[in-house]
Amino acid sequence: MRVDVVSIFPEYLAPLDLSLIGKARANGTLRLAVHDLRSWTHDVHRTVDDTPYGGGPGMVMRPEPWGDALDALAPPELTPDGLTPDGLARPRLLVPSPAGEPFTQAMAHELATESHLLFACGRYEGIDQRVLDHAATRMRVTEVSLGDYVLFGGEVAVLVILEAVTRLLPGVLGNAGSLDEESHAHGLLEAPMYTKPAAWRGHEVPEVLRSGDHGRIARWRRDEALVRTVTRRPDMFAALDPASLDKRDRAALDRAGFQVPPGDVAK
Ligand code: 6GU
Repeated sequence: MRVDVVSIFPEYLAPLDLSLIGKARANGTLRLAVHDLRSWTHDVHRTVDDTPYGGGPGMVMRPEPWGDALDALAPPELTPDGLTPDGLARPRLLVPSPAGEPFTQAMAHELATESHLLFACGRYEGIDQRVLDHAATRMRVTEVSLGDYVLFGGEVAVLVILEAVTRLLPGVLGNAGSLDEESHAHGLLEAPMYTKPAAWRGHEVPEVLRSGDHGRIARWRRDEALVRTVTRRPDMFAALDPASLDKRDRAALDRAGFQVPPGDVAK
């Protein structure tokens, strides 16, 4: 996968050299380039912002440097087969913003299928809307939010999104099975995990996990996942299909004080 990131703080993306993302870059799974927006300014002060039309606090990023940056990284001219001159498809433009659509594991899976992602990191009160409107005439544009809070800019969101997406790329995780069991894989939070020693500071690992009985262990983990999800994330629990909850699921929830309304019961 090719990834370009445009920011006025390229140093903010330095952690992308580390750990498993750094390894994916080193072995070519991830071809990542970080660009300084100011390299597309033409005035001596390298200006990227100005006051908002209509008034109000803060500053807005001017459209001209962004237009030139996107022209350079997603060339406007296409060959007859619909590819850019370097033989690639147009990138998917991602614009981190607290006003965007929520970033989820499902979106991470979708992004992991793209061949080229282009991130435009806004700062201040955001980027002039015409940049996004114009880009949308050429490529798919998605404004994406990490959650219901406000950050100074999109750089941290790029770190988060790239970490979630990179670990889904083929060959990045040694044990692909761990993708299937982790939190959010099936609409449930994951059960707690333990390792040795069996007793530590007076706290013991649950007996069932030491029993070697794989059926009981799977049942215990599902019960824990269900109870965690209903208590911590009632929104995720409400999104589950009640018909996917069998009698033993309902009994576990009942023991924790949550009654599932009768209805279709999975066998
Ligand atoms: Cl993606 N950007 C900014 N600036 N603030 C945010 C966010 C993104 N997600 C939540 N808050």
